[in-house]
Amino acid sequence: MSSSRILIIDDDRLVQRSLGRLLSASGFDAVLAESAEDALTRVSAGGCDAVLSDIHMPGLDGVALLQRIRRLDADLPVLLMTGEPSLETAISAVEHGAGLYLLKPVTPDVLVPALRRMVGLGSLARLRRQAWEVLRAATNPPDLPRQRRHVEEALGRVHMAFQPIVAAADREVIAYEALLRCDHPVLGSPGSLLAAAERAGRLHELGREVRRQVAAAADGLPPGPLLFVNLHPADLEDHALYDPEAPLSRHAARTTLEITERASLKGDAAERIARLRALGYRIAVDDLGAGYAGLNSVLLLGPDVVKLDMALIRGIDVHAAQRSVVRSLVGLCRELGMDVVAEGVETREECDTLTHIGCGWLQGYWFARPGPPWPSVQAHP
Ligand code: G
Ligand code: MN
Repeated sequence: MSSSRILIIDDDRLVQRSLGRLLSASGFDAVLAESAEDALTRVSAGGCDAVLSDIHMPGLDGVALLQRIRRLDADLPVLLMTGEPSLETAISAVEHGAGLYLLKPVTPDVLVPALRRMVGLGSLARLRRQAWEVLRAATNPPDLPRQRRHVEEALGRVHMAFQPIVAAADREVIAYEALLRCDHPVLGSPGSLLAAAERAGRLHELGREVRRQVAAAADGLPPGPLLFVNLHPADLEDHALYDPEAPLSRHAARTTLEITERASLKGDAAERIARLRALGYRIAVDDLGAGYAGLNSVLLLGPDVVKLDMALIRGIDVHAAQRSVVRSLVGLCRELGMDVVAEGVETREECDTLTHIGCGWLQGYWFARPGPPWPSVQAHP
């Protein structure tokens, strides 16, 4: 192992040379700097493991030198020595990251172990920085070309699944919700696909593809059931959504667009939603109660339908407080002329409780899993 290189700076040449001899004898590679400027040149050239400097020197003093060194190298250990200690120099030494503040005359038994320790800490600091950079490179700048390629591939592998929404009264299918699906190996979940499409700036394309496929499926949907289609908040910014010639526009009269409560909306959302209504669409607020308490809620725009998040539904038969909130929500929506869908109904008990509470429409695995057009509702004895 090569010995650690220590740069020694002292305007007192006698002291500098004796320090040099002392460090050499202790196994260090001692380098004597001619001046503070010379020291800075050597530091910027690299290869130093620590700096040992006097504080009081004509021209650039030790503290000013320390500041300049910090700009060149954030991790290089610097030990300052002084024959006239003062609080001010001690404080500014600490402020600028001096490793140690030693009183002259420094004796070998203090200096040598202190230097060894500082050199070790300096190596540790450099490694820590390298570790951080390695990790940052791994996660942060993302591999954008690769992600773009994945989104490109995934856009070609998107399809829609449909899940029935039934009337609580008689289990009649009153609508199908279209749900995004994708069989891409990396972007297989709707959440990861949407997030990647957002990063790649391709949300509008994805939304158009979804609406194109829903419209194509709807062409084969017998009269009767309605359609529910999820919008990403970004879809509201897409002019294609408002085009009367767009594929889904011809089904607008039987389509309810769901806008999630999880995301906040832009300021002009009210106007955009009015335009959608003018095309014939109805509007639902999705995921109500999902823990988002923002002020941009679609609820304030007076939706036609409210969809209760499945977190409110799960275990509603056993949790009295949940049941009470849902009962009040259902009652209020009814007064306001809104339909209510309970999402994520999984058990007979949840189903019975919701029916008893007066929730008109139900959706969930208890009735049918999402599937290709058009899944039928399970018969439960
Ligand atoms: O955000 P949105 O409510 O549109 O998402 C509905 C999601 O919930 C779909 O991905 C659908 O597959 C899933 N889902 C539908 N019914 C149930 C259910 O009964 N239980 C659970 N856990 N998930 C469901
Ligand atoms: Mn939904």
